[in-house]
Amino acid sequence: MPSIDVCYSPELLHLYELEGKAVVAVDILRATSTMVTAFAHGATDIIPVMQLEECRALAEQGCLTAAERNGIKAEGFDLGNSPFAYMNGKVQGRTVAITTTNGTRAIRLSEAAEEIVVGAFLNLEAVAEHLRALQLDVLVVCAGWKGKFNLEDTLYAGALAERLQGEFEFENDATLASLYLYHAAKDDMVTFLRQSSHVRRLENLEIHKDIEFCLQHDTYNVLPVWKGDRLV
Ligand code: 3SL
Repeated sequence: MPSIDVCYSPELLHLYELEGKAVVAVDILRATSTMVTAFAHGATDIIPVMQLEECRALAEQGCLTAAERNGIKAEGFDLGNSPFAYMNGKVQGRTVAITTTNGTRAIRLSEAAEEIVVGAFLNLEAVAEHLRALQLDVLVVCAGWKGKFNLEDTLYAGALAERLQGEFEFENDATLASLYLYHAAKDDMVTFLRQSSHVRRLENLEIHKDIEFCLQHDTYNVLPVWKGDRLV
């Protein structure tokens, strides 16, 4: 039976073997939720990069550019990191180059894996189905916040563990802890997360509707997968 494990921060990736594994990169608030939304609204591919300058330069290759730092849209880019900005037809048929504080970093630091898929509550079952078919050991890589643990990515890891329970071995206590937290939270995740650091950060920026949207389960049947230098 394949296994599922959880890495709570990209800073802890040195403790894990990525080779031969499927990584599920997750940044619920909001990078991976936004990427899933972008694909659901017609983006052809997404190039996640770590630096603002790298992202800006990709405009010359015809990409739409998206950038967020500390929850705010970076100046001079086409888009920020709100999923709602990707629903108005703007990304239809386009390549999006994106850089965010933590989410794009989690993806790029997972490149040694056999496969990287982008996970969000929005495409939870699409990811679970893919992993069941793939039969590789799975590592959920939580983006966290600037190297530190966060609650929302951990809840996602628990939700995925719940979907895969009985079919995947739980590698260690990180998976169990995520599952227990998800069980405690799942009936009302908005309330459960109210005191969490990033929800407070986003609420200070008056970004309420993004939080509720990103916590919805199985809204989209899309599966962003890493191929070469981008998600397709
Ligand atoms: O850290 C990230 O990658 C972002 O998703 C953070 S924010 O939700 O846009 O503030």
